[in-house]
Amino acid sequence: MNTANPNTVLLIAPVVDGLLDKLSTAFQVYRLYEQADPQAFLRDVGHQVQAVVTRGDIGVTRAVLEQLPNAGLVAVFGVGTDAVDLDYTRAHDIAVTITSGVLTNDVADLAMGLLLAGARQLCLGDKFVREGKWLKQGPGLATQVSGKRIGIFGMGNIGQAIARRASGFDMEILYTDRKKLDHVDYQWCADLHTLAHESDFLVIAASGGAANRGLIDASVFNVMPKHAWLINIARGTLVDEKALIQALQNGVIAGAGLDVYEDEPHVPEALMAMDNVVLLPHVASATHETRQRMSEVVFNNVAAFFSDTPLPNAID
Ligand code: 8YV
Repeated sequence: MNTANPNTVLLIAPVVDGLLDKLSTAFQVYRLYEQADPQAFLRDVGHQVQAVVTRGDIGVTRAVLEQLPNAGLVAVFGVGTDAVDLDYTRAHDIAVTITSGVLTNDVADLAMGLLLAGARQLCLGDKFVREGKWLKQGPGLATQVSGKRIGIFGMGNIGQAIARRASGFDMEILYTDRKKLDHVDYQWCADLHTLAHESDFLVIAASGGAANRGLIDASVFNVMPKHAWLINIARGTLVDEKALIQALQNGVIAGAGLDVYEDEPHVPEALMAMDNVVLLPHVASATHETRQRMSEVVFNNVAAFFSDTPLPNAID
């Protein structure tokens, strides 16, 4: 901890070591996650904190922000702000920055990875070889990906990057967003249910947050084709997980590829028990290269805040 430097940062959750080292060298860094009694700790030092650093999946609660009367920045290591109380930050003039741009490609890569892993049974095939089953029998058949219809829910930067990759697989690309986008040529569906009905693979790439909570529910699964797969690289809270489990158990949809869950890191046993589900531990942006770039973006925004220069990645 740099006690000589009065610029004070509160770190809500662990981040990659490189970022922690850089922040600690430049500023005084308090690690909330290491405190035995976080409440008492915030009562003692909360008034010193000027900047908060947190992860996209963790965010920062209103209860914590309320104990930081001098905070002017929340720098998110990620692009999701669904776990940051933006009503509070706006009302209290606290700027919020995200790691925009740098993780788009990794997340889109992983969406395609999950889609292929599910449809082409990559994990099952791997298990089949390792368990020696191939010595006794031939493998089963999987589902074709090339030429199929992919429905992308949320056509922001990540959705568009997924679409570009899907076009390399000769897929027919459909999407739903708040409105039709002028600059993309893909087929727009006016609502989520139409998109779900028309897609062989429904890929969730929309923002999380209260407004989108549980949007992918039983009514959506019920209109999906029986052979369709759900892929989620966005936020687990967008999906009604109980309804998803029922849809999978009852054969309403064919399978799911998931990187995110309603209550991370808790993954329902029912999902783990199913062979037609691919489960990843929220790793869409977790490559050395991208985490390094995310660290640089977070550090640059914190440094800009303390030097009173414009924040490179502030959100509105
Ligand atoms: C990260 C994320 O996994 O961008 C986001 O919002 O959820 C992810 O990129 C996370 O922020 C790091 O823990």
